[in-house]
Amino acid sequence: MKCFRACCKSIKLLRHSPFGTLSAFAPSARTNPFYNAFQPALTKRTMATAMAKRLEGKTIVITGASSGIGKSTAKEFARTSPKNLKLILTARRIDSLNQLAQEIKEEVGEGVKTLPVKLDVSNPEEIKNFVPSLPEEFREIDILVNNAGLVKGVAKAPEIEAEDLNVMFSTNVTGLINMTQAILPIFKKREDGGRGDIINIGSIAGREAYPGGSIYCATKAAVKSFTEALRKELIASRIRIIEIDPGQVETEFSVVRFYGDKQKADAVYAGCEPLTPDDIAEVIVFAAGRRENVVIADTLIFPSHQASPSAMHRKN
Ligand code: NDP
Ligand code: 8X3
Repeated sequence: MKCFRACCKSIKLLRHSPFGTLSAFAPSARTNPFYNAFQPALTKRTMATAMAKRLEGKTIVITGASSGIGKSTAKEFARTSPKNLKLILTARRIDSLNQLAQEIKEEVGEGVKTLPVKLDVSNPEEIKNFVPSLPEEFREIDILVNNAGLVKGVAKAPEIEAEDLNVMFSTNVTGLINMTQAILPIFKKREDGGRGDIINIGSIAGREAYPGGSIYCATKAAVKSFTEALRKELIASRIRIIEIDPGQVETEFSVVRFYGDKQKADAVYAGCEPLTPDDIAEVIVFAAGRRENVVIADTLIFPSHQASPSAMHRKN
């Protein structure tokens, strides 16, 4: 019994060690009879620490950080690497960004520096001024998460409003491309042809178009084409081009689609268990946290009831 307690104690100490690893710091652990039984949990801990270390000191820009996936991504980065990180939080709603910055500070403390910036990605002038107006300490950007995006309406051609068409393209496509062009010169100045990550949020809608979503689907298909071409253009560099394609995620997305009609938005998820924005944030941070030579080039993430935009199992 005494021996059992001693073994448990040594394992507990190791799991809470700041190194999170057994090999170099605890040679006695390998001879511990309980080591093998606990190894999976210990390995998991080691991976998390490696990811935190790789992200340490990075400066990250997130577009559309005021809500949904962007907001969750900011928090997930902060939680994963809380000691030394800079987060540039952008969107049109500056009050929500200030609130997010406060929440991050309360949760992880002063190790994560946040900079909320009001930025409308559909406005090319605002993007042009974005990098030059950043404080010096936030200019060495390492990761751009191109997340800002939206859908408007469910109209079919020829009933699609010109305004909806324009806002979807200028945000989801031109906005994403302009942000990429604004940040890439920073990456390209670095050795080995350049360094940094561009993480584009696409969608299942860019892989399989559906009626009533023609423009939104076309914008996400454009994101996919741009992303693939960019990866090929930058093949001689260390710049990683990553695409994350979620299926159904419950955020403000459907409220925006139905022009603020919450009842219609809720009906989209009736009988389903959609993904949460945190589910996608974890994948984004995982992709950014890989070893430099590893590119999570493409992902498709569904909730378990979904297999395509139309293949949904509803419980009622
Ligand atoms: P939300 O509506 O919750 O968030 C969208 C974000 O984009 C908000 O922060 C919004 O901020 C921002 N945004 C919209 N227009 C602009 C603009 N012109 N300039 C700057 N920011 C803008 O939706 P999600 O979190 O779901 O959406 C995030 C991304 O995920 C989008 O690209 C979306 O297409 C994609 N996606 C979503 C899925 C889903 O089912 N929810 C599935 C697949 C992909 P603000 O209004 O303050 O500007
Ligand atoms: C959002 C997914 O299927 O609602 O990108 O268009 S869908």
